[in-house]
Amino acid sequence: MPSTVESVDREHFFRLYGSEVSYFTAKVRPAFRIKRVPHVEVLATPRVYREIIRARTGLQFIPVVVTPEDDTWQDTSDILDRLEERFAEPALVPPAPVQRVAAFLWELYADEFLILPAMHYRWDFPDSIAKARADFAATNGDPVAAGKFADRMSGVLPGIGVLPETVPAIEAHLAELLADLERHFAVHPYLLGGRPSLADCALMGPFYAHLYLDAAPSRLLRERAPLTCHWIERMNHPDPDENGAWPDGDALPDTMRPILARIGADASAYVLDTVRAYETWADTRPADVTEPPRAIGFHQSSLRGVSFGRYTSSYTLWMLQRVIDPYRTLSSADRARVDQAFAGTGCDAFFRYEPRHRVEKRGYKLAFA
Ligand SMILES: N[C@@H](CCC(=O)N[C@@H](CS)C(=O)NCC(=O)O)C(=O)O
Repeated sequence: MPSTVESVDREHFFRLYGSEVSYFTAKVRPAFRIKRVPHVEVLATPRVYREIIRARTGLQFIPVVVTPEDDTWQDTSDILDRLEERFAEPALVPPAPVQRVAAFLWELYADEFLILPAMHYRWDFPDSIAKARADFAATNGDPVAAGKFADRMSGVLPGIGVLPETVPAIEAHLAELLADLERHFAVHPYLLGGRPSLADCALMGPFYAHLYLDAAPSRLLRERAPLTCHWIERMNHPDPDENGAWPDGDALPDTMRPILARIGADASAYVLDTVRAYETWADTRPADVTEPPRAIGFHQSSLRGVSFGRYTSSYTLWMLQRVIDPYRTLSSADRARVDQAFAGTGCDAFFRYEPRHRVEKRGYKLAFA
């Protein structure tokens, strides 16, 4: 007899294969709900990995979406773009230039930088480790496979720069972010004001799947950031009758400014150092290499004056392109407005960066453009 999930009408329902404790599943889940996309969320069990995820994408990543037409979408940024095309209302990407660039900047920050506190608070605290391992086993259904996956995930900490010497800066960054978010959510229900956007979806990755659900940071959030907890709940349970607006005149909320300044101060070096290292490698890459590997050796970066080594990611350039492409294609008048809105935050480092190389997606893989 087919399971309930298998028997859900395939002609009309999207399938979102993922997991509750998965960073990137948490990023797209609210978009499905806010846009009222007919869908079922299906747990990524070993069978699903074998028969759907690896079979369709050749990769091991969640989430994966299968559309009613049987197309397969992988990568949360692509999934959100496609949902936006197909379910235009309510829009998650603001139409006005400053807010639009801000939304993509938040996505870059949440995907690429907030992985540091998310991974630290999951894998550096005994009670978080125990809970995460139990959550993995419970959701995966195969304790041995879940244990191996947990070993692999906890093993990436030094590679991304979660090291004894960087932990104080990572913890301070999160503590300051929580304080600023509390001030922000006291005035605005969402990051960009009165309605949710891509920025909120992206922040849900680290904030819901890791910091809200994992043992040690869940206490931190509930003690220090109750309004941020309410925002998490709002994002996961959107009110269909809500009809707020993004701020008039393409403004950014004032309460976002200190957060942007921290993104400029801490995250820009982390992101741009890896892109620079990737480009240095790409300048002289072997002629027979047609696709960049996901990880290309190590490079030095720094966070709040602490120097550390981390692996060089090719994917970060693709994420950076998502910020600088919309910026570069603006009219000069609109670009001047964006420059003015971000002046003094340090985020202009992202806009000013001029990549010598470009990456694109071929199938589900990155390729040299
Ligand atoms: N850039 C991808 C990242 C997806 C991703 O890293 N997913 C995690 C779970 S949250 C995963 O499947 N990791 C498996 C691995 O790294 O081997 C996206 O946005 O979809």
